Amino acid sequence: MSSINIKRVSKLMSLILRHRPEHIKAVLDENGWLLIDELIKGINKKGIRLDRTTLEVVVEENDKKRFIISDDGLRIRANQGHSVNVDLELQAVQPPDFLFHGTVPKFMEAIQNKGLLKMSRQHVHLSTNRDTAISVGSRRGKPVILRVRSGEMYKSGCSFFLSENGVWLTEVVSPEYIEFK
Ligand code: HQG
Repeated sequence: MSSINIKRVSKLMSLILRHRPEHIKAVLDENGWLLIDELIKGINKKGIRLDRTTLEVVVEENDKKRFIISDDGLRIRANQGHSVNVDLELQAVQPPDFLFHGTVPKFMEAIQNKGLLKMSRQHVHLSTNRDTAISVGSRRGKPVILRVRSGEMYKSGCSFFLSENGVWLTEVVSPEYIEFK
């Protein structure tokens, strides 16, 4: 499979495993898992050739490690980024003192007023380094990078989770913890 097709399949898998499993008439279980056989059949029905070996290449070579295969090898799920309601069973962990969020100018006024909200996803997404935040923000335009005082949030009782692929997740970041410069 060419790199273009791997990217196409990866995007389709993100759609199915994070947002719209009904696209292939599938249902995720409460923890976000889907049988790999069902996923492959569903994708094949969309006219895209995919077998187990290629799916494993897609999972392995994914730049952000977006997907994980269950220990028994039967199921797959997305590591983060869901808009559908799933329980990833993540343990709350202490975050570093500072985390970063990449956004764009048009959202800044709302963020200054209401803080960072999870919008359509299940969590606000934060990163340990500025570069990741720059690439996240750049998806939407000229990036604005916000530094979040996650250590202080944690001390005040806010919960943080670290996804399998290294994305920091939290419910909401109120404006008092965001450095607007
Ligand atoms: C913004 C990608 C108005 C927020 C990335 C963002 C990430 C507000 C957008 C992952 C707001 C939501 C998530 C408020 C936040 N008012 N806008 N109060 N609070 N926003 O895509 O963080 O490649 O849901 O700044 O790498 O951009 O798909 O979140 O611009 O890890 O694996 O509302 O998606 O990962 O957008 O990106 P998103 P995000 P993948």
